[in-house]
Amino acid sequence: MNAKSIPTVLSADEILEKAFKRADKIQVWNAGNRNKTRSDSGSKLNSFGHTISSKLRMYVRKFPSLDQLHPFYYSLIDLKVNNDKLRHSLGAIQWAANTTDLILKENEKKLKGTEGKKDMEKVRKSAYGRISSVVKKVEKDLVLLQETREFMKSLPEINVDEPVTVIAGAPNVGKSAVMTRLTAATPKIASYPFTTQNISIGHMDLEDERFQIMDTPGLLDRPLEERNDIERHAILAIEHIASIIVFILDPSESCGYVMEKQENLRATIIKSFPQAKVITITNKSDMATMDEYLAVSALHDKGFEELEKLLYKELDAIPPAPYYGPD
Ligand SMILES: Nc1nc2c(ncn2[C@@H]2O[C@H](COP(=O)(O)OP(=O)(O)OP(=O)(O)O)[C@@H](O)[C@H]2O)c(=O)[nH]1
Ligand SMILES: [Mg+2]
Repeated sequence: MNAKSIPTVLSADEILEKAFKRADKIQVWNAGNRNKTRSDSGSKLNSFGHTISSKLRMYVRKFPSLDQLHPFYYSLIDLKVNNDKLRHSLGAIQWAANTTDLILKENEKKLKGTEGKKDMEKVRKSAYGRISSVVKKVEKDLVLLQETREFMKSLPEINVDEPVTVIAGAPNVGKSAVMTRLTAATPKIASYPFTTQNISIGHMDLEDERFQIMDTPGLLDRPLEERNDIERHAILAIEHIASIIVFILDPSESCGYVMEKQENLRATIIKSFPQAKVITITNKSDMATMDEYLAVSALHDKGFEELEKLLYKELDAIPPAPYYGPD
């Protein structure tokens, strides 16, 4: 998704103001010539209308096609603005562009049958009014489009065609600390404005390849049944891109959750992400370990060579993602 190519969407008032200003620049130099008056009033109005309709049409054209978005972005945008509403707004803006052009055509016809400067002014004024009210009718739609654009721009690029590793585990087990260790050699992690907290995306260099890894504060740390609607949506979005889940247990239980609770959470995560490979590890090996799982200590930088090897093996085995987008 290339949000940067989406133009800024002006408000209804701004569009009208711009169109009026542009129309004003058109010289009227009639000297009592009736036909001249006819065409001048027409050309000012035409400029006004065409400025509007071409702008509105451009907004619709430059907006990414929702049906061709990757399901991850589709879910995120749906979460933020509701895609049905967005579709409706795009349709409304297209309607406003078409209607504006129609009014221009009608006006031309009417002007042809009109004699006298005053009557021509009247026809023209009425067309200005109608076009203005058409633009006003899509005021909210323009605002929604602009809001969506800003939201899309705020999303750091995730390469949805490449596997994403997602970290999960009960609160305080050391998810962020493990993420920081794994991404230590790569540029700063991007933050993701989303639900109540920021999801962060980072990169880890394994062998000579770079992989994406994601920390999801507050999202994958409690049973999914306890989630509200927004959180469930967010989890659904993550489901579309999570190839591997690193599930972290804290056998020291210093996180405040007994092993049984942590294991239960693990079971629900496995159930909820059927397409992802779940790799379970334990953190805080300086305090406690378990025989059956790979042990690391984010605090003491222990066990990460093994973890990276394991991750690379799993990531390397993932087949390329299906292609979403135009054929
Ligand atoms: N002893 C010890 N403490 C650790 C280790 N890794 C993390 N911690 C501590 O555990 C606490 C939680 O670490 P975080 O990385 O914030 O854990 P988290 O899972 O991201 O926490 P939330 O995002 O709040 O759910 C911090 O006080 C860390 O210093 C470790 O290897 N050993
Ligand atoms: Mg954290």
